[in-house]
Amino acid sequence: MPLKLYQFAISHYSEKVRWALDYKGIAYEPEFLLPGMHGKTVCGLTGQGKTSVPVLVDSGMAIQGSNKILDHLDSAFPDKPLLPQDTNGQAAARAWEERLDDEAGPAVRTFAYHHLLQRPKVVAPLLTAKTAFWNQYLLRLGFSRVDEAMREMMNINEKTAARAQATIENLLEEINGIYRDGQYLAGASFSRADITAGALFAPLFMPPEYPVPWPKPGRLPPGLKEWHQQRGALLEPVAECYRTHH
Ligand SMILES: N[C@@H](CCC(=O)N[C@@H](CS)C(=O)NCC(=O)O)C(=O)O
Repeated sequence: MPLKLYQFAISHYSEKVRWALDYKGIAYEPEFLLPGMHGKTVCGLTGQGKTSVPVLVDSGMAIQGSNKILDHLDSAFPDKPLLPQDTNGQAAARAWEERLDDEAGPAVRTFAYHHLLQRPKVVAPLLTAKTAFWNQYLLRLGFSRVDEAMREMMNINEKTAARAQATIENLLEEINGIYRDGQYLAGASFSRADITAGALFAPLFMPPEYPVPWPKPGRLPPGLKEWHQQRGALLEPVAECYRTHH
């Protein structure tokens, strides 16, 4: 039975798992869910109350959370391991992954949505990507409710977006120091730490391989456009790692 990955196209934690699966050459069936309408499906798979994606189903077993999914992939498919070989490298990779999952993922989400939600025509195709084409029109019809619900659920506002921006810039400066020395984030080889950084920052550098219709630079909301002009170079080392290893 093929593996099945339940995900949102736009989800950067899902991108982490898509990349790990591709990197290891594991075939799988993608199942794209519509954000907001996904809860029942996800809870039906896991038998629990937590609604987040990604969820991987392997031989009837549902695994929720990118970190646990990567653990499962390495234990079920040992070729092309996602961790460095040495123990210190493994501990460092896990520490980077945990920190990026906890800090970079939410910060990128808060910062990006704060700006993107100001442009319904831009954000609707991103949220509904890979689902029925009419969803983006339905979403735009009820947009003020969606905007309000997303901001409330993820605590997104001017203040939290400014804090998220500072978190993003500090993390990127630290990561860039490591990549500029020609190193990987952890240990001596490419690992899940690099995958986590590349995937979680990807919505900011918008790689063409990511399965959503990114807006053309001219259509970015002003706050994002300005940030790209002033601070976009910070993304280059992480984007380069994504281009090289994706
Ligand atoms: N730590 C989790 C985070 C997953 C997460 O935040 N997923 C978001 C999409 S990027 C989500 O599913 N949000 C909707 C929900 O929680 O119901 C992981 O690594 O998988």
